[in-house]
Amino acid sequence: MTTMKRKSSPSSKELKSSKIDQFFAVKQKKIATANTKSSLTRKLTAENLNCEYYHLFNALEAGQIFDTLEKTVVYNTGATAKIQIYGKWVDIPRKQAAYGDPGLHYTFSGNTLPAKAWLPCIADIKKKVEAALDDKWIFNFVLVNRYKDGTDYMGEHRDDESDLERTAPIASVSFGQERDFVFRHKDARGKNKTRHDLTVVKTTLANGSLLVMYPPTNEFWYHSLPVRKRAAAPRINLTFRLMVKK
Ligand SMILES: O=C(O)CCC(=O)C(=O)O
Repeated sequence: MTTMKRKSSPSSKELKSSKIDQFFAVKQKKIATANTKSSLTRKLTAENLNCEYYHLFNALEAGQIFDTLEKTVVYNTGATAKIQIYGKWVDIPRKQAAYGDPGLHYTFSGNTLPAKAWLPCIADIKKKVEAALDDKWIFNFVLVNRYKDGTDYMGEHRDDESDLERTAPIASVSFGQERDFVFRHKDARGKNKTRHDLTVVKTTLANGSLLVMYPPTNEFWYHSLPVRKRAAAPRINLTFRLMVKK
């Protein structure tokens, strides 16, 4: 019978392999933590403003989705890439595309966008969003906005068009560059404001986040994604909506 002699101290090879094991254990723990965080939510409230914020996708998932969106989304060009402001047609300061159920289209700022057929990647994001909201809402349309950097923006507006189901929330999912997002009450804007007590509500929309704007938010509050010159990287935002079928 042969007996194995027990080594008193680990070899340098064993030490190296145990360090590698430790490295992956820490990495695994970090990923697990990121997954736990994905279910945490925060509420954003003010008078007639009712929003929820979720960490929906972890950084790894969000990065993969961003890359797929970059490869597959086909953005509008020509007349469908313009909007009307005070009667003048101008290029939108970002890129835009619309996807959704057959026959749907969305009219805003003087333009009508027909929905292209759902992309598999966007259909998967939609399912994840709907599941986060306990499948209470099944969205039939999404507007995709791509901001090449912080010079691209979206001006103050309300999503209050008659094409939208008034009782449904709008679910906004963001990938890529974190950007500021600002709400301003309709009576607290401009020279003729009547409400001085309502201050702006600001938040940041992180990579992989979901912001849900519940009614009556869009009836009372404008929202915008302001220019942020220091934001260097691209960002893609998807707003899932429920359109009224006419
Ligand atoms: O990119 C964003 O977060 C803003 C999107 C938005 O306001 C909209 O689609 O109505």
